Parts: sequence; structure tokens; C-alpha cells
Amino acid sequence: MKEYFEIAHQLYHVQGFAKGKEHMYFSFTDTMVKTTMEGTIRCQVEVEGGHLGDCDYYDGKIYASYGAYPKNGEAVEWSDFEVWVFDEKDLHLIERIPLTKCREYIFDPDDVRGFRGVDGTTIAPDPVTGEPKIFTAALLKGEERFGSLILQFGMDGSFERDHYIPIANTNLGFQNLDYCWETGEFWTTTYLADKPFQPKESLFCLSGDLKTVREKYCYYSGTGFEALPDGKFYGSIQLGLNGNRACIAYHGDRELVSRHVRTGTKTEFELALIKDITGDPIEGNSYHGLPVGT
Ligand SMILES: [Ca+2]
Repeated sequence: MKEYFEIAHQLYHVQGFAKGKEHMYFSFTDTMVKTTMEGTIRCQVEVEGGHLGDCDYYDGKIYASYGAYPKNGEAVEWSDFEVWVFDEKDLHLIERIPLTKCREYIFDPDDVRGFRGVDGTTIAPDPVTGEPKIFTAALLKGEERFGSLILQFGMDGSFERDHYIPIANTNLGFQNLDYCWETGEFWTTTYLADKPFQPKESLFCLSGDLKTVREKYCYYSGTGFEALPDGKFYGSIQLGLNGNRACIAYHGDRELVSRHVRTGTKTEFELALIKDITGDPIEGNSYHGLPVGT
């Protein structure tokens, strides 16, 4: 298994990724991509009419959040929400699971949550029963709210409960959400803060009951995060501009997180990380001819 690999030639940016039994799966905005563990693309399917978010692998299927039918053409103003389920072998679409409760939230003028959409997605056990459930993170609009929100659904999309996370609502919510079945913990990553009340950290480890923030780091991996056993993970770096996007997925651990505390801009952080994990000299802010961190 390589320490890092690169998926290139995508129209839009990477939203998340997940490790299956023998392959990796990447959700880009309008494509789902299956690769070998060395990064060779095996299969790719297009998604129309909306915007894929983060994804997860569970029991032979890939689950990805989906914002449908943008209102006024705005990329973060959706009219409906689903989880798309892809087959692990050829990525054919098995089903579209409606998140009907989210439709209620988005059209409810009295919704105090300020619900705006969903992104970070994982399958994880119900904290009480241990049954597998769909957990998807909400992005919230407006100014500071009482916390961040993760929604729990049955595997058929039936709403079960809200989980309020004691982290101020972040810039476009928890972008990536993953559950580590070996450690029983959730991991989540965010974009960098753009308002004073938002946390300066952008990587968080949450307890399996989603009640406690166990660890938090000034470390950026906002476009993909996959927890692995033994405290390791895959982090992400996105490259390029719309029309020619790429993603680097790389192996990391707590030592890397501690060594690469994010200071300065996201681009500076990612350039230092690329140099460290690849050993490649980097000209300006480009890697393989693609700009970094935009
Ligand atoms: Ca995920």
C-alpha cells in the first residue's frame, strides 16, 4: 500500500473518500470514483441534478450524501436531500434514500436549527442498540448557534434523532464524518473558520455516543478523511481549479497531525504537507502543474 496517491482529471473538487475491502471510493461533486489502493481508477460514474457530499463504505455499498436541485442555481442552496447508494463492484446506483426530514427542515421558516444542508456522512452503530445507522452532518446557516448538528437516520432514511455536538457551528458544517469501527470513535473535519466564533481547530475526534469531543487539532483535511485502525487515517489535499481537479489521499497518524500543526494559510499548510509526504520539490504553489489549496 502506497503512503499516498493521486486521483486526477475531475471536473469539480473532491468531497470525501472511503476505504472498502480492497479499493478506495472517492465522491467528487459530480462523480463517484473507484480506485485500487495504489490510485488506479477502476470505475467512474457521473451524478446529475445535484451535488454529492462526503461518502462512506459499508457492507459492499458506498453511501454518499446528495443535495438535489439547487435553488436559484446556488451551490449551497438545495431543495431536497438524499443518500445515494452505489454498488462496490461497478458503482451502479442501487437506490436513492430520501432524507424526508431534511426537506421539512429546509422549508420550515420556524426551524430554529437554521438547517441548510448535509455533507459529512458515515454509517455507524446506534449508541444504544448497536444497529447500523446513517449519520450525516448538517451545515447550518447564519451566525453563531448552540452547536453543530449530526442527524441520525435508519438505513431506509427514516429520521431517528438529532445529535448536538458541543462545537460552534463551523464554516459549512462538518465536511467529513467517519466512524472507526475498531476504536468506536467518530472523526470529523471542517473547512477553515471564516467567522470569529468558529473553532480554530478543524479536525475533531468524538466519542461513540457523540456526546464528548475527545480530541481536537489545528490540522486541515477538509475535503476527505477516513479513519483507519491503530489511530491511522487517510487525509486529503485537493488540487487544481474547476475543470481540472485532483485529490491526493495520504496516510497519516497522530504524529503527523502533531508535526503539521496548521499555521498560516491553507495553501502554505498543504504545500508543506505535500513536500513531506511525497518528497517532491514544489515550484511556487503548484504540484504536477496544478495549483494547490484553491
Ligand atoms: Ca465519510
